[in-house]
Amino acid sequence: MTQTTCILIGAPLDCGKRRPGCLMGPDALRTAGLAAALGELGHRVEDRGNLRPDAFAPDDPGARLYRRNETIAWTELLRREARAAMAEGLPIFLGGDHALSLGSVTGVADHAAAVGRPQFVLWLDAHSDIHTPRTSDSGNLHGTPIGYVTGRPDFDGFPPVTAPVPPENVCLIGLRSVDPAERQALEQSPIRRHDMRDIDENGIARGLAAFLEQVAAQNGMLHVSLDVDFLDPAVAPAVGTTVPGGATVREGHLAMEMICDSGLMTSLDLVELNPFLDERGRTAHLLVELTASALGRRVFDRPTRAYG
Ligand code: B3U
Ligand code: MN
Ligand code: MN
Repeated sequence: MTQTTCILIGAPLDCGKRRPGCLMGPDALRTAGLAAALGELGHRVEDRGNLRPDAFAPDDPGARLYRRNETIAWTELLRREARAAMAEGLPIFLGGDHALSLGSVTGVADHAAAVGRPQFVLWLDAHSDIHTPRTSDSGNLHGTPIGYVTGRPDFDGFPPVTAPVPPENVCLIGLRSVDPAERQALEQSPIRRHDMRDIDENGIARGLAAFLEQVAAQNGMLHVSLDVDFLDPAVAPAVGTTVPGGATVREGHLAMEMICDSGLMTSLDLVELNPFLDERGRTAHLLVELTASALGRRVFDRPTRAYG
């Protein structure tokens, strides 16, 4: 593929859920050789180091949402950084838990709106993350980014979403843990969704190809958000919310190779890696390998590009 400027943005936020450890994610991805893997593919790599949010007020005692004000501070910061990085290359957000995407996705969507192109989001995750602060039972904000970026209500105190991603531009793949309120929201929504049964029956390629064709047909920008728990915990144990029955290494690589062939990806999140739970770095290494596939690593080239 053509040479890309990959901008690594470390976002060690750990406030989107109770179990700590994702703050070590960016450094684990660096230690696993992310920059070198992308450099070997011929890309320029710029590592911007780790971000730190501005000061934030303490949460109200007894608040239902977990570490809300810290999440708001991260959202503001990441949105600014995402918007700026989009003008310079392909940002890769190194999480951090999935609350990271409240900022990364709104920032890239701001950029898309500014250049007059539609924004699309591919969400690779066991969960649908479509809660609002009102529907979330856990109060964990890593369960809300799809709700936020598509413009659902009740995100009081969060930056207003001025360029919401249209639900018909969102595709969720890998679903196997969906709360009742989320299922209800999805059933009333044009969001494309592929659960593990769909992957078992049709393979991962069919739904993904249809989505990529839609992105290409509309000259869209594509944000890919890869939650570690998309993968089966047997191959990717370093995540706080393991759900059995996830994607295989091969399904993960195929998805990434198809994304690469499409030439459509304009930004990427690598989230929910909890290195404290890893086994000798294997999950961090797998994420590096998958990212390399998304950016051009191949066994053999294919004679024609399938999409785009
Ligand atoms: N839907 C549940 C669980 C969850 C969402 N995302 C993760 N877990 N990783 C919730 O808390 O909102
Ligand atoms: Mn998630
Ligand atoms: Mn998840």
